[in-house]
Amino acid sequence: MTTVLGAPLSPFVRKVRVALAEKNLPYDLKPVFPGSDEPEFRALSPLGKIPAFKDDRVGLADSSVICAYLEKRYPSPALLPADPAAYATVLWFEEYADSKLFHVCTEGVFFERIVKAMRSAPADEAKVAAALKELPTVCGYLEQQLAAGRFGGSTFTLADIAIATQFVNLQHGGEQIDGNAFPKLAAFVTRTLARPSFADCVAQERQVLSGKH
Ligand SMILES: N[C@@H](CCC(=O)N[C@@H](CS)C(=O)NCC(=O)O)C(=O)O
Repeated sequence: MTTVLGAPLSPFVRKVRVALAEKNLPYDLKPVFPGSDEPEFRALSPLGKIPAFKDDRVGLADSSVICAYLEKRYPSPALLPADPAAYATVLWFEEYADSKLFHVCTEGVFFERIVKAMRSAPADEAKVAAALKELPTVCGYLEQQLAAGRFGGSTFTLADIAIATQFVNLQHGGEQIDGNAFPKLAAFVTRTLARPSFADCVAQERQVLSGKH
């Protein structure tokens, strides 16, 4: 059985779960928190980061590595284009999302307000404010790239998944994209999160956040 090891609120775990759902692949989610010493998890993820992954052929860590593997093993529907330039463009937006967007949306807002609350620690609102100060620059860049057709087109890709997943964490942290300033980006996030692959994950996460699961 294909298994994803991780916590559902992680943007990187969600990225892998959405890719699996888009490819119609069943899997189990084994709950594991970042830094866990659980032996199977540590063997799969020597850095102690989530997600980890295993199936009948391989054990892996890192959402980008896992998604690259899924793409090779299950090429249809494709989440990465065949054309070299389009392929590299998707990888660039995946990298931008995993680094810069993660820093602003997830580390800066979600971690401070949600993860710390789960640990009964107070949010550092100065850190949240610093992250939110960066948000317009990030959204401005994405708005412009979206208008140029560099992601968010008619063919759904890993770039779309990687970008949208970080904005879920921004929303969990109580913040939104300014739809007046960045209408294309706000619409992109709304329509991407309406896909069943995202909507199913986010519905489960809201249960976790409300303490019902
Ligand atoms: N590049 C990794 C990043 C994964 C990552 O940073 N996961 C976080 C949770 S959202 C984590 O496990 N952090 C624990 C740590 O950094 O020790 C990926 O794409 O999977």
